[in-house]
Amino acid sequence: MSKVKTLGQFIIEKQSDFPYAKGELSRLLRDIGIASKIVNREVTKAGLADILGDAGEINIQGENVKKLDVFANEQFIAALSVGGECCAIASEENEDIIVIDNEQSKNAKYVVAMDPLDGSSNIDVNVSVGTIFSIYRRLSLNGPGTLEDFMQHGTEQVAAGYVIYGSSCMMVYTTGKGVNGFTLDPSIGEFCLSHPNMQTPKMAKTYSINEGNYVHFPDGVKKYIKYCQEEDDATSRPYSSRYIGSGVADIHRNLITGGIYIYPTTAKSPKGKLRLLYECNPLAFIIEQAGGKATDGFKRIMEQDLKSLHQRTPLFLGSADMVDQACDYMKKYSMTEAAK
Ligand code: AHM
Ligand code: MG
Repeated sequence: MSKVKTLGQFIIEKQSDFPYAKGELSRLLRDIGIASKIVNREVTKAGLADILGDAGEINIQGENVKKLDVFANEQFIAALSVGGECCAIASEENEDIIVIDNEQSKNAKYVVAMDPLDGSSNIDVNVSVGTIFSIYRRLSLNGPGTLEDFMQHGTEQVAAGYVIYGSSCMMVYTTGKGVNGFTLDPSIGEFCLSHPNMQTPKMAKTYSINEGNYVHFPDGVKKYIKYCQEEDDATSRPYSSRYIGSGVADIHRNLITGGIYIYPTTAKSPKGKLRLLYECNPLAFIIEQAGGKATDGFKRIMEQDLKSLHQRTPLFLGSADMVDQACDYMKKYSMTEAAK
């Protein structure tokens, strides 16, 4: 008897954790899984773009070749629109929400926020990219979803996850009862449970930040980086610097081996670069469920007020003790900065 547990089997098994569950969330996760398999198929062919035709051109099958981030966006929207469990989508690719107004979705209870292809500038150089998703229960009572349905704290997320299109394709998600990771077995076309109950180390030796922006960092971040680079046997410093520049890949590595990921404010991005709704909140939910922490340098990410769909925030995310320490530096030096 095979010991392999597929994502579908796992979802059905876990449904009993929620006594009143009717399977809607399970079906929503299944729809996301299907779309991500299609996106994975295209991402693995990305290097063939020159042979098959560039974005905006017609490929050898006579189809229009789309940029992969546009393609990914369309796949997720299509899967969620026909699935019948989602009444509106917020995507990094669309300025406004996408309202789903069809017969099968009229009783849908959920809205989905997503970054369909995070780190998409890395596709051309064959570096891992990812999809991030976040699921909320709608606030409106019925009919198509509304903007207000998304204006919730990250603490209200029902589920969140990411898919990493890397040397293998993995889906990692949480419904608030721990974090589980599934690796796509291409031979059977199924995500199989490979990383049950993921936990991130409390303390580690890796920091991930775009140090090219150093001169524009707040003093607290500058001092923390210097601390990471100092020599000290007792704390195993200096730490290693690891930055892929593809958020899902950096955070996935740090989730498994431990570490801190920081995207602070910079001159170019005075409010930070990453988006609260569909990047920071879902990643924060996952890391907290794995025993880590996520803040904006001062305050917990999931408690921040969301005022607009594409709102940005600084992000300090990863191993709990490392995040605490970086935040201590932020607090200490924000006072001296303010006094300047
Ligand atoms: P994107 O959503 O436009 O792809 O931007 C998000 C990405 C993250 O994946 C990554 O961590 C970060 O931006 C890299 O930014 P930078 O190149 O400024 O270091
Ligand atoms: Mg992004």
